[in-house]
Amino acid sequence: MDTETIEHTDIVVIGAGFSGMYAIWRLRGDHGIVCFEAGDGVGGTWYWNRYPGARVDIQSVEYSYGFDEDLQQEWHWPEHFSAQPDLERYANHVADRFGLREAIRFSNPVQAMRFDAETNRWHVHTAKGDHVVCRYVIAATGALFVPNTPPWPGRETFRGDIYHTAQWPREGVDFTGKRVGFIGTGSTGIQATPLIAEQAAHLTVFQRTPAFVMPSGNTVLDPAFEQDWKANYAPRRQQLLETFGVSMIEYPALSVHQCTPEQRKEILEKAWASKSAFQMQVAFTDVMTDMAANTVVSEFVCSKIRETVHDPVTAELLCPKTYPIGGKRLCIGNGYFEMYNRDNVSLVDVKTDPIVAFTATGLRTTAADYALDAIVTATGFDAMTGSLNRIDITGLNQRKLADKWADGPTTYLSAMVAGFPNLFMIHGPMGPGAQAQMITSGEWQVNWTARVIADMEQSGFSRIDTTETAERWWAAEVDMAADTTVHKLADSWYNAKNIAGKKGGFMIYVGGFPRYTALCDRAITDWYRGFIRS
Ligand code: NA7
Repeated sequence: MDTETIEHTDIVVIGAGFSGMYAIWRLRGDHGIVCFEAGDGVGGTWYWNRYPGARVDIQSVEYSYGFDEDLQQEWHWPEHFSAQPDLERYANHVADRFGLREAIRFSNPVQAMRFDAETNRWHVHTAKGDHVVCRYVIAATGALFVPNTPPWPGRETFRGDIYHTAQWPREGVDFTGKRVGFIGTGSTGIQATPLIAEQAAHLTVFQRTPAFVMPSGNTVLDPAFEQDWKANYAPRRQQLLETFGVSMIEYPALSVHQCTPEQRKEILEKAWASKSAFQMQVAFTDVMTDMAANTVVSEFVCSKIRETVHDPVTAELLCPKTYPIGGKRLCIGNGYFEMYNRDNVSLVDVKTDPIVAFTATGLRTTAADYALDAIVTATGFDAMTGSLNRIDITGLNQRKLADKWADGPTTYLSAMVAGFPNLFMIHGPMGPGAQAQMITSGEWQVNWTARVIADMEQSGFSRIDTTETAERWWAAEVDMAADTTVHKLADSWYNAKNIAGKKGGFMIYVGGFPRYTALCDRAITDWYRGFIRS
């Protein structure tokens, strides 16, 4: 006898990160909502990534919710760039203040979902055995959720502990007196290594590709700056949406080719000292579109690395030479390059001498064995698609999403996938993602989704789907935007090239947030162009 209890609700939200929490708040007035969360707390990215030094690389006054004026007036961010504990505290505060927890089922990840075409309902099944039937699913599952774990053999033989930065123990890790091996020099590695170096007996950093790292210039939040934002929050939130990356940076007036060498130097020094890494990729109008201009900026950053790092061999290894600056996401650091001047830190180039195995005592490359007591992997994520592909999702005609996406994701406006009706994604593949400040852009996407759902109900429709033609049109738009930039010249999680064997084209929309929102809005006002409602 089947004893399973089936519950019914209007909307299932997957994920209680910042977008998922906002979706609960935004839609609960008119709808029943159940939210399933894999972790035992709110915050999503900022719940899982609690490694030493974890910090957002967008200024706190921007990287926060704008939906409630009292919240943004009353909340005080201690620092210009918020550290993970402050972001998690904020997420918890929001969950309590707005009573969101009652809709969230913690430690209960969604495992499978099936669309019933007869009733136009999703059947959602979870790890704890919940079976919820709903009209819509909003997947706020995060672009960077599923850790990429290194494939080398011998993991179980290593006598020490192996950590991934995205699954960091809540109680922290004490590396005192230990020889630590650290793999990965993306945003995460750049933040974590200087702090681990202060504790460890020795830190060996295994680098495959060096990163362009700007100094963060992080400080306590300046009271006058905070006051100015609080006095102008409403118009600033609107202004943010009108900027390319939903972030206030200074946009340039001049091409690199219009500047004298002195002007170039002055502009670059100003960008280097600004509190935004992204200022570097817009130091001139053509940094992201013209390799000659890009090279001027890359060489400037390399000159800073050579000035900072005393050992010339290490400095040279740390200089990125194989891809354009801005091609992958820029990193901000706090003492990253300076760390290599410590006696207890060494750098190993695993591009020329790749890691091949974990051993009982450490790591083995093709040429050497490294004796280690602990290993940290900061090797990134099965980005954009991983968090949905790990759920067994069955759409129309028994088609699985993971099969449909076997050669890479296809979406329309990054919001929907043809053949998977009534399933909306926030920060989905082929959306602005990490090229737009994620809390404010996530709020915008949730509002857009809420508008679509409200229209469905007012018009008496029960199913909304998109088409493969619409997906092809969107893929062409995403490619066109990427083709005009230097992004395609770098291998990264933006284009699925961070993991050997992963397939997919360019997965981020780099056409700018205003163009993205205009296209999403126009799809609605043009009688739901690209969608089929029935
Ligand atoms: P990233 O940016 O994907 O960085 C992962 C790092 O790990 C990067 O340096 C990789 O080298 C390295 N890596 C991955 N696999 C291997 C193997 N097999 N061997 C050696 N090195 C490896 O992830 P992060 O967590 O740092 O940052 C993700 C985002 O969070 C970031 O973009 C911001 O948006 C915030 P590679 O460069 O691929 O050669």
